[in-house]
Amino acid sequence: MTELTDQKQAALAAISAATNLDALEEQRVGALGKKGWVSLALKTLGQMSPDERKEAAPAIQAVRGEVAEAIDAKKAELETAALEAQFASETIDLTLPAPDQPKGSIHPVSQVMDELAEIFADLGFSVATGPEIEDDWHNFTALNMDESHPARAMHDTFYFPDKAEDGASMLLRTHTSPVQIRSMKAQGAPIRLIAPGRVYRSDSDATHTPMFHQVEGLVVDEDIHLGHLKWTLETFFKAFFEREDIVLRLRPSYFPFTEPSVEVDVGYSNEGDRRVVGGHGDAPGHDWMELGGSGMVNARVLEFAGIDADKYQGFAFGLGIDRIAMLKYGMNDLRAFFDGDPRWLNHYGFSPYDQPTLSAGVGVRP
Ligand code: 2NL
Repeated sequence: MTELTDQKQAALAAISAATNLDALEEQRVGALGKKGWVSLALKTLGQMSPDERKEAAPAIQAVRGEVAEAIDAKKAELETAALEAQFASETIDLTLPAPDQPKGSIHPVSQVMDELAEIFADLGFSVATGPEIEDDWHNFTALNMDESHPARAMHDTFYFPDKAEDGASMLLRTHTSPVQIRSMKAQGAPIRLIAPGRVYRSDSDATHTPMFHQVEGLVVDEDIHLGHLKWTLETFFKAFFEREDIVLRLRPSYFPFTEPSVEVDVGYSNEGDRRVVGGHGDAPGHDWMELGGSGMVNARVLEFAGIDADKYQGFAFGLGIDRIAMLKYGMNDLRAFFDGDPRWLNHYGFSPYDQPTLSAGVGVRP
């Protein structure tokens, strides 16, 4: 019996000293396992007389209970300590940014509008917006397009069936020029702004959609001339297409709202089936492509907008946003722009987190 007591004391000491679950398991097998000292002690009961056994059995069972209990208690203690150690080491840093999980995609038209705003902001232009439902004075009359102008015809412009309270015809704006008329009336000169947005014309085929996007620009100040216009557009296109070899050609044209008027062509070449802007349009393998129209604001338009045309001059331009987006990002079908198919967006690599900044290079793809 004293041997058993010694073994028990040694085991309880070892159990209490165990620093990990492996050491504890070693004690459990050594005591309670098949060949453990407790099991061996129980086996000796078989060789005892009934009287001896009556006395020894409860003592061995008591030792067994005591050892098992000590092991269970130590096990719970070690497990709790392990969990606490894990909690202490695996703290969660709530200030870490959440993992990137793109769910949608910015549309190339929105992207290009952001890029436009960013580039022109650097040139001192503000962004002006206005109603898409306009009256015919702001859309046509103030732009020197009188009642007889063909663009006013029903087959070119979407009119609303009801007239405004003052009798004006209401329509979906055919350009963003009315925004500039409103801005000039509200702010006067000098003024420097761009007006990007949706415009509408009754026109639909592979290269025309009834709704499309336009950006117009306007600068009115003293001593403004066509040189300012050309530099501004050239500087814009260099930043937008991210290349220095942009060459512009101003070609005489006619718009009712500018005098003189010029078409703006840019030199380009073909790379495979893709048009790439850059180089002189008359250089070998190159040609000119029209990107927009512009000119010096017609004095009549300045007067309609309440600006003294003897004191101020201005230039204005208009560009198709969908068109320059296609050129920059390599799309070939305008209609896909307005289908809203996310696979199309993915194909051209648009990400909702790609915000344009001049410092990062506008429109850099991730
Ligand atoms: C084009 C031509 C142009 C303008 C738009 C404009 C606006 C005002 C006064 C004078 Cl308020 N002009 N805008 C001028 C020339 C051309 O757009 O082909 N756009 C895509």
